[in-house]
Amino acid sequence: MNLKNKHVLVVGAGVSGQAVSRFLLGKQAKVSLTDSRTQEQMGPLADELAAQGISLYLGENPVIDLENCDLLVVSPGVPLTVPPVVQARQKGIPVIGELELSYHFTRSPIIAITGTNGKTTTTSLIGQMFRDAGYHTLIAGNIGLPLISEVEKYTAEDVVVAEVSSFQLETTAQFRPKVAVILNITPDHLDRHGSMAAYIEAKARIFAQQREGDWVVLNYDDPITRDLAGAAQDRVIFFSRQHILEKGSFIQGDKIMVSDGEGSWAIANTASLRIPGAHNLENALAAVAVGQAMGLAPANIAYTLSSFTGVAHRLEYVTTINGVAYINDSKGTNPDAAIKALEAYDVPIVLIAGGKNKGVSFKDFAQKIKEKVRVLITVGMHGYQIAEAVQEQGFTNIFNAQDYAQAVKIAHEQAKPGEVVLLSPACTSWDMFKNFEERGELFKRLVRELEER
Ligand code: UMA
Repeated sequence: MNLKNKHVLVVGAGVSGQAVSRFLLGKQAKVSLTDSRTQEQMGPLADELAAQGISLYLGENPVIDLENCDLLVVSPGVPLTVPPVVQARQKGIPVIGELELSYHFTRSPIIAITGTNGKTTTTSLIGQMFRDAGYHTLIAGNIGLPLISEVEKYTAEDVVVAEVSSFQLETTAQFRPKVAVILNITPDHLDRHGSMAAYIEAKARIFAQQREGDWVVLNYDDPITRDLAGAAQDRVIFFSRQHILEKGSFIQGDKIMVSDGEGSWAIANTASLRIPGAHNLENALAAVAVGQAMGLAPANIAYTLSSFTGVAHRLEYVTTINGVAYINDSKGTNPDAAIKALEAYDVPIVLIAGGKNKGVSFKDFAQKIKEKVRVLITVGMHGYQIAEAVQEQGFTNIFNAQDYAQAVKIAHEQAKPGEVVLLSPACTSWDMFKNFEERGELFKRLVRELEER
């Protein structure tokens, strides 16, 4: 892809759009950048970008002349229905995302991980596995570090482990990972994709361009991902927590096993894993399947499984106060993730949940709350929807907090020794925060302040 002197419009000036703009400048492209934020909302960033030679189009619906435009690179969070994207497509100008752009400049084999839940943990675990095995490994993508800012530093001998979202996959064209992983698919981001079918279709794009010699790792226990095997043909490696497989990774007794169709062997004991919960066992099985596909030695895989302690904001242990463990699962941004968090504990839970709903139902979540939670504290824009859903199940031990300070205070007052206070919102943070990290950091700070009292 030759970008020299090409006119490129970048849509969205967040983490991804800024990285893309810098990259394009480095390739001597003529860069324009549009964002729905005004100059004032952008603050000093607008001046910094303009000083680098980027033409800015800011605010709601600015007039952008696409006459000389060669390419649009759209940020993952920007829906493909915004005017510049629609107009570019009408004019036949290619519209891609940062993932596709990065692909054209990547020399290393790519291991791409998607799924509704577990992406970040599994990406980190697989990345760590390759680092432990001695590979120079990039861990990037939806996880927070834009691929485009790093990929050129990695050679054909190295490995790129990328977390990819359905938003990023929507704008791929030739993107072709060596190993594609789909961990699970449950309702999420339906406000953006419009339907479950469209969401599944976006996820399945992860392996659409694969060829012989590439691999697709799919969850055998999830009916939707299992069904995708038909489209992936003989490139599939399954993983399963519930079934013994002829080919793939699975659990037998207390062992994590792999089989290659001819024989099977143990990789590690399930008890050696340091990340809690059944869903993390599935994440580990996916990592084992990737390790097997890429020819890593079983001892290397086993070493990482027993030393990896998880990622921030994902069932992250904060501290114990008066015998109550505080857990930050701010990345539990949909009901399914929050259900898995609840399932990870065998003691009564004081749950803090709520935020911005992404257009999904809280019915199953409410059932799980009734089963596992002793006290529910709702917070945020759609906290009331969770409260209504659990009331329908006959659960009434509910408090509504005005903000996080009050939520943590109530949790502290209500929790009894031996119980867990869990923040797993089942909603996005976008009603009150910039992102889930900011929400999780505030929760941790408020908890640590309790400790100091
Ligand atoms: N904007 C517009 N027009 C719009 C919408 C947004 O101009 O219609 C602008 C906003 O004003 C803002 C910018 O676009 O300035 C935000 O772009 P973005 O939402 O794409 O976010 P980035 O900061 O670029 O971060 C993105 C990913 N965000 C999303 O997909 C929503 C990050 O994933 C990712 O880490 C980062 O690129 C680097 O690759 C976050 C995420 O929440 C973690 N992902 C979702 C998830 O995991 O469920 C998909």
